Amino acid sequence: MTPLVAVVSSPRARLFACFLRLGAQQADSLQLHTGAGLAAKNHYEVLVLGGGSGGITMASRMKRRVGAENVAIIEPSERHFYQPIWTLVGAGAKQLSSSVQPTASVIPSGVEWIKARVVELNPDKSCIHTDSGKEISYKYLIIALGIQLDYEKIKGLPEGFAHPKIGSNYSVRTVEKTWKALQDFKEGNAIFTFPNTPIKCAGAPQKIMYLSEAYFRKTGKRSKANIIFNTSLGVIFGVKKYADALQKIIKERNLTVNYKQNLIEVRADKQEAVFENLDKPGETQVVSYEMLHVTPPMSPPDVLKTSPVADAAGWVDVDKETLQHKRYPNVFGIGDCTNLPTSKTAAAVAAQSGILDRTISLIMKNEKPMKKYDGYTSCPLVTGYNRVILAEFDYSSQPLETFPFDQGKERLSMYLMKADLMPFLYWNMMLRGYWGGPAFLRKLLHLGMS
Ligand code: FAD
Ligand code: UQ1
Repeated sequence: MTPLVAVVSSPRARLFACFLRLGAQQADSLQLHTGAGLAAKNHYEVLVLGGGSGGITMASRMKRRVGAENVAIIEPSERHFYQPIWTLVGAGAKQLSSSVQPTASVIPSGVEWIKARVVELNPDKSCIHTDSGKEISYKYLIIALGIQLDYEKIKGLPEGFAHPKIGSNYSVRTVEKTWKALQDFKEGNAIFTFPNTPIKCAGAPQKIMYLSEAYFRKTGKRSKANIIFNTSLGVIFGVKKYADALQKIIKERNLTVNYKQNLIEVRADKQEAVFENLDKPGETQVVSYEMLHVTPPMSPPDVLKTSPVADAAGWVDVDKETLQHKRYPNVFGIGDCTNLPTSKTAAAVAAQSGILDRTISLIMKNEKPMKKYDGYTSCPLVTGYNRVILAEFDYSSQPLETFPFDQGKERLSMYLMKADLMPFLYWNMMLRGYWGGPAFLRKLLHLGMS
């Protein structure tokens, strides 16, 4: 894997990004990370669990609040991924390398990186345990452990990925297999699945379907492809405005959508997928495929499922407005691992980071948290190689759009934002704690009307 790569594709933006990253890397080379955590302290004012989107973003913000030497991040992975671009990697529109940076380069300088896995949380004693046998205590804890991919809950996976014609944009290991399956497609069923669990970026399972359809059209294979979206859900999308727009596209492009169909088995050697009908228990259907895109079942990380910080379903149990834990006032949660009742996206993490920053700063001063998260989340619904419907909505599943035009329409401008602007914003602003979502832009563009 090539670690250092351009993260944006327009030449001017690339130059600018290069310039900024060079600065960051020089700063990094001066910084001492502890690697396996050998020299690490055993107490921090702010301890962050997970060095993904939420963890790095919050560590940057906490560094500004309490100083770098008082913040640590526990993260086992050497590589940090910008996952939203995997939709385009699976469709051959971006390189996988553009989604990766070394973890060392995104840890804010001076913040301790404890390269380990959290194996136990003990919030009653304000400490955690790592797989390297360390106990680390904290004054404030931020949990940002993401969501777990459970491919093994589908019979025949993950080993089925060793066969051709099957891929999954949800994992760094399998996303390039989607592109290979697309290119190898000859004739038959192209099947796209949506599991029977909460997932991150709930639009991604169908984005790759629209991109595949466009690819088949571009390469003269469209008439040979029967394109099927088998979803466990009963609707195409949870927000009516965007669901209506997607239904129109589905009809125009002759795509088949089957509801309440849950993938339970893949017989990759025979190119067969088995679905259960969620409305008729016990009824299954075997469908042969020429290409299969799997969105795996997902669940809270195992370490949380049995932890006192979890709700009954295993998610970090936080107040939906302040992101403070409901029972442990010095514990906070952000992102996919929480029970915030909104769609799990990096855009939501950005908005949550601004709120959580304010919540913690007030708690640190023994004041009451005031700023309230409205559930803002966003899903750029990629509907082709140069088209995006930019869905943005809140806790009430009502559109909360940034731009003063109808975002329910497919637009080139929104595609360029998704493909080029967002990665730049993510690496250079969000992870450095300078992007709290587009609320200010929305207010500006709507002249204070919303
Ligand atoms: P993550 O970024 O996943 O980070 C979790 C971190 O916790 C990881 O680094 C992991 O290694 C670490 N970890 C896990 N267990 C442990 C442990 N026991 N100890 C220590 N560390 C641990 N979002 C959008 O906004 N727009 C999009 O268009 C979009 N498209 C997407 C498309 C795809 C295919 C995928 C996969 C995701 C997409 N997302 C999108 C979702 C977005 O990537 C996530 O919602 C976001 O990364 C969540 O951030 P997080 O910090 O909660 O979790
Ligand atoms: C966003 O803030 C964000 O976080 C960085 C994303 O994650 C990749 C997004 O996809 C989107 C759409 C937003 C929202 C930003 C704007 C400017 C509408």
